[in-house]
Amino acid sequence: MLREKLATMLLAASLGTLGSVGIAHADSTVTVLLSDTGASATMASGMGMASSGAKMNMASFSVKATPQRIKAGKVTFKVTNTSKDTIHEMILSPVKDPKKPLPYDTANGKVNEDKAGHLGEVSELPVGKSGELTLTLKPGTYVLYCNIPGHFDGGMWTMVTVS
Ligand SMILES: [Cu+2]
Repeated sequence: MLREKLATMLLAASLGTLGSVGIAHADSTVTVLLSDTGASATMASGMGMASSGAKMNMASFSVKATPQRIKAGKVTFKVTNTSKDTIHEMILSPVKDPKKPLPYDTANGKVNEDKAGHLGEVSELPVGKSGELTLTLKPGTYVLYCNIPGHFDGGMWTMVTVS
């Protein structure tokens, strides 16, 4: 009798585990690291999205997202500024055509967030700080970028795919 009870308890425990794994799959977490080559390095340019011939390994700034493919639904972006000397941020915009540049305001060195479509952001993170953004995303392509002047054009963007 005791053994039967134990078996029931074990079954309940394993079902409980399966249940929580199911929930974890429904919501996605994306780790986002904001980095740069240092304030003393020369700032690269012409590295914006869909810039032809850009050698992205020469970029001054980067956004790294892990994973880059996520399931539609609730997504939490956990964003950390790993820079030693520069404020960064993360903005999320939808991408209609990955081969086309985002609307850009050359005079201010920034993406035109109104025209690009602004879905959410973790704004202006100080050095070493982290922030979170949770959104419900539909299938499609999205770009994560930093819109501190010059940073997007210096390579500070990456794309994620939601399916
Ligand atoms: Cu930046």
